[in-house]
Amino acid sequence: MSHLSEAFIREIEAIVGPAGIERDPERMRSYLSDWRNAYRGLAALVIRPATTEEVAGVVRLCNEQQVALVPQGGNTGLCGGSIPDGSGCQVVLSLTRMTKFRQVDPANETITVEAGVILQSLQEAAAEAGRFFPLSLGAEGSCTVGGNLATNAGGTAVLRYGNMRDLTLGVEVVLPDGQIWNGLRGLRKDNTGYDLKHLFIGSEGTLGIITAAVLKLYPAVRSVTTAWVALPSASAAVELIGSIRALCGDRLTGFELMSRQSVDFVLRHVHGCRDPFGDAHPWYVLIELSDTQPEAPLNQLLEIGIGEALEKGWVIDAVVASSESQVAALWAMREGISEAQNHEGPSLKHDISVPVSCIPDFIETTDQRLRDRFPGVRIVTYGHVGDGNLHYNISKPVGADDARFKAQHEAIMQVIYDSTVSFSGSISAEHGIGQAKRDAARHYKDPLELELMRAIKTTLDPKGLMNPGKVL
Ligand code: FAD
Ligand code: 2HG
Ligand code: ZN
Repeated sequence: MSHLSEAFIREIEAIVGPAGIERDPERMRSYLSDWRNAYRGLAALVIRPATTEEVAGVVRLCNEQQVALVPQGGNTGLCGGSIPDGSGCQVVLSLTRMTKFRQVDPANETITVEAGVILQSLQEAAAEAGRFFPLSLGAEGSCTVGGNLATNAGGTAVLRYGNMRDLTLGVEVVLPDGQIWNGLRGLRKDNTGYDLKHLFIGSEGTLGIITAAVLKLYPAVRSVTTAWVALPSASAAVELIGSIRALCGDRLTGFELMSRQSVDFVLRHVHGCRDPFGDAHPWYVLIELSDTQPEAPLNQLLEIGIGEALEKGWVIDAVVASSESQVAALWAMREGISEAQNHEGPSLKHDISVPVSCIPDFIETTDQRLRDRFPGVRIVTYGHVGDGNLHYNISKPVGADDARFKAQHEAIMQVIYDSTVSFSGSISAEHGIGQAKRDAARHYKDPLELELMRAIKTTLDPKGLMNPGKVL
């Protein structure tokens, strides 16, 4: 239902044209809920500008008329950040028509792209230029650069290349009053005061609309080796990553941990996935080594590393992929966990980080506390060991009532977050706060940090029109 005047809608249409506006309830539907259907909202309008100037025009008008905006990219976020509230008064601002590649500068090793570019298209464009863009995550076929920036996305290559913040040199932002800040500088050194781009990276659409970015490119990867390894414990995984890193240095580009429960879900629900081993094992890791040399001795290195780990008892069994299709099959097992868990009914996602050294104790302590208080819950633990980032997700006990499980959410979350904080961890390692963790952030984050964040929000967005109700 629209609460906006026809005059306002006509003015918006004059800025973005008929192709840039969506009012039909059926066509608006996909913008109003996330892929898991965990968050649902209403909107007065979906606006799809095609240029930075159009974004600025829309934001200026919304600012004048006090209309709240919810920025949206690929809508793959896992915290409800891109979904409007239930009032029907907010407007969704979709950046998906802003898909231009503005510049590739091979000598500067940079690419300048607009916010609506799909991550996979960016990776492909980098490859066409003989370069590599390293951000990699399961949703890369749908998520956008703007969303990656706004959530400071992580993924599976952070241990080598860093997260989106580390991959960004400059941004262009439409501020809440409609001014355009052109911060598209492709500089690796610029100490002229506060580094403002970092305010917008990870701000989840609460401080302004990111419309373009200058991103770093890396040398093309020319050889890759991937292994699937079975382990007796999570502590073996921490030992193993240390020894593989010592052996291979920066050639270690992926180290993904998965519990047996995670793998069981994938084997049950993801078509075509097969267990590479005959027996079940408690834990698995997917290891990826890569190099810019076509003939790098990666297999030999990995065999040495795994051989040493077998002797020390850190590894039970291992397979090294011998073809591209085997590499893809191993990654499909890892990337399939989110989807597989969806098939097991409602799940509670906790995207936490602790110091890498604390991972084993965190898992043991938290598993024990949960099993004592919530018998039968299925703990689906997996994630990016090199970053100390675990997806510590919970599925309901087999046969349990959905509503009863949902009613336990707050208590389960409290056990997990209390435990995280007791290990000096973070309650949101990579997915952000959105609406899902807003109250938890209020509870667990340092009050002074929250006060500083509120001061920044009020300065940039005094009317509170940028994604209200998210993060703060
Ligand atoms: P959206 O979901 O549309 O928006 C996310 C947030 O950013 C919202 O708050 C929105 O308001 C804001 N926003 C979007 N565009 C803009 C813009 N241009 N300007 C200002 N604000 C904006 N995330 C990881 O970090 N690592 C992973 O490994 C990972 N794996 C995933 C796997 C699957 C299967 C799925 C479904 C999601 C995964 N995600 C992961 C989460 C998600 O893909 C990322 O958060 C991604 O960066 C979101 O991009 P998006 O374009 O879909 O953003
Ligand atoms: C991943 O690492 C993503 O696969 C998604 O961050 C995690 O769905 C999840 O909980
Ligand atoms: Zn992740």
